[in-house]
Amino acid sequence: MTDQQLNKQFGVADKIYFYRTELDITVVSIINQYATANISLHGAHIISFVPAGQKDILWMSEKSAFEPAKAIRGGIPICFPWFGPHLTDKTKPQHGFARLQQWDVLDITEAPGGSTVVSLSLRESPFSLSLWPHTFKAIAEFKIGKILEVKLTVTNTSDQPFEYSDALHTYFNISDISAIKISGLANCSYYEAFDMDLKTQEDEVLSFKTETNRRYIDHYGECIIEDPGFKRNIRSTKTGSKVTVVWNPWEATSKTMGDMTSDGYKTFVCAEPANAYPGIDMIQLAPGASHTLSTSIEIV
Ligand code: TA6
Repeated sequence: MTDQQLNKQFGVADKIYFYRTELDITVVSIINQYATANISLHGAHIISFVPAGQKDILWMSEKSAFEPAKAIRGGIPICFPWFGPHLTDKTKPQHGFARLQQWDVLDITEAPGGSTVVSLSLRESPFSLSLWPHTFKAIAEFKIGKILEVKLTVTNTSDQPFEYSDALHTYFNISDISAIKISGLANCSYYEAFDMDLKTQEDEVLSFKTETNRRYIDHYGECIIEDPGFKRNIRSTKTGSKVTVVWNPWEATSKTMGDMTSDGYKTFVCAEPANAYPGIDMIQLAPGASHTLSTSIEIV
């Protein structure tokens, strides 16, 4: 559908508006009493969420590509049907194909109380089938209110079982990576990146002095990002996820990333609800079955 058709079907004056970026990415802007938000149809990717009177909760790289062939750097990339590198074929795109595809608009509605709910959908395509041989239906739902709620529901539409991993790879906008702390992870076991030596976080809070890429297993609780510079705490809760990934690339890795400035790492931290380990928490779906991964994010 063109932007004009989308605006005709779903647009609401001063509240819901579709526009297209120079490089052909369609974005829907939502404005309501609680917040403003922008969601790209490329990747079903929320790129900003600004609660009234606040700075953006989501971080966006000033060098991010906004073009159909590339993933957006910042916001909440949806990783599906695998998280990280593909298990057996490293030529396949990191974090799967969902963040590289144009999603369709299913519906945009006003919920009781005045929040706005945007539902986007993705099904198999020649591109997805060339990478992953299964038919599926994925629905990404964004509820824009005082709280941001994001849900990814995947249904197996094939006649064979399949398994997948996924993540809501959230980039939080922070004042200074050296000053923030994350609580909610004390005594949890984690793997550092791909090192399969299991460690336990003994510190009450996680602080950052170097590149960090922790995958906390069997973590079902909340994370609270305490940000003294922005004088706010952000709470992130989740459902349908057994792993929480916490990532900051620090300076050396930032410099290797073409879509981030070398000091970009200073103003974000990723805390990501995920299902990410073969043998531990891959999601198995029988034909017709569905699974939902969700997160709720708010200032507390
Ligand atoms: O969630 C952490 C991670 O998997 C890191 O290993 C790092 O590669 C990051 O995601 C970003 O991945 P991307 O493919 O978006 O560059």
